Amino acid sequence: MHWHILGAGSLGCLWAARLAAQQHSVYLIMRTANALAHHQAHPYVALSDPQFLHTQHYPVKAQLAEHPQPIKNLVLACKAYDAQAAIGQVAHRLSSDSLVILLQNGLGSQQAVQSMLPNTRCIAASSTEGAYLAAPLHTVFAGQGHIWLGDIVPSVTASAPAQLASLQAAGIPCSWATDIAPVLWRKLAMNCAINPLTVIYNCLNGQLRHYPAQINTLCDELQRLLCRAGQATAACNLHQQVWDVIDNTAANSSSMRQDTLQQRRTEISYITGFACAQSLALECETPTLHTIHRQLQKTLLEQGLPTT
Ligand code: NAD
Ligand code: KPL
Repeated sequence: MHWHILGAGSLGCLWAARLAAQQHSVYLIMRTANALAHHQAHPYVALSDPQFLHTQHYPVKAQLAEHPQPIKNLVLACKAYDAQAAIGQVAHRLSSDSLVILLQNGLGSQQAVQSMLPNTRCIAASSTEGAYLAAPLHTVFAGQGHIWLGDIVPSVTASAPAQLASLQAAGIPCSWATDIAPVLWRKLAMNCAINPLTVIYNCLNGQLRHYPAQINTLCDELQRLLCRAGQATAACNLHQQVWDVIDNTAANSSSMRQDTLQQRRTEISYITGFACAQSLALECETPTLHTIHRQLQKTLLEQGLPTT
């Protein structure tokens, strides 16, 4: 099977390596001619385990967005804030027969991409896998997890695409969700409750145990917001789940804190930014959420990082 992967970063290379290992034809879509030339000198992606005990190199091809080859299966593996521009560069290569898998965290970018591709099946992913780049095109599989996949525009007639079996056969641990929205909203709520405060207090996830009142109030508001957004299932038992994640990931730095510490742009607009916009649109009062969003923006500004 042919797979194009747009975004040769941590997750893009992880998906590329596993597909290439199963003899799929994998094409990375590179951002610049320079990156393409660099890859052509050594046309592989490398995949290491967290202890760097094993590093395997897998052959992948690469091309630029303007390449004329039609795209049948696309994995969009860029950050949420790059998703629309990236899709804009390859939209002419997609058709109504194409499948697009969106790996972006948060909410908002998936719907924006689907509206740019009204005739193409777009599938959102919610992933708990963890990966980082040790070097360009060398990804480290830092944390095992699971991926839920589901149609952004659900339809009663649509079943899982045939490609799902190929992903599973390639060792990508994914399952089909007939309704992905509750999965995405639940993850959004987790990310809103945990990630911004770890940046504001510059702390590990477990150290959020010092702020029980603030987190419980935030969870009250997020729970109300989810219910108002028609996501009562996702709102169920939210407080307990947030505390469980805090305890189970106590020694970890949240993804947003890692971005901040490495002076990288965060996905704030697709996490608290999206939640704040929804609370205004749905007239659901969430004062603590808005305060935390503003405090996060202030912290990012002080560190010279974008606030959107
Ligand atoms: P990353 O920054 O490592 O990789 C993104 C890549 O996309 C970069 O190499 C960037 O140059 C490239 N890119 C952006 N626009 C492009 C364009 N127009 N053309 C070609 N390339 C383009 O990001 P990541 O960590 O792989 O994360 C991707 C998404 O997955 C994010 O939304 C993230 O939140 C989510 N996610 C990541 C992890 C993880 O462990 N890395 C886990 C869960 C979810
Ligand atoms: O998903 C996470 C992240 O770091 O982005 C956690 C901390 C597990 C929940 O917000």
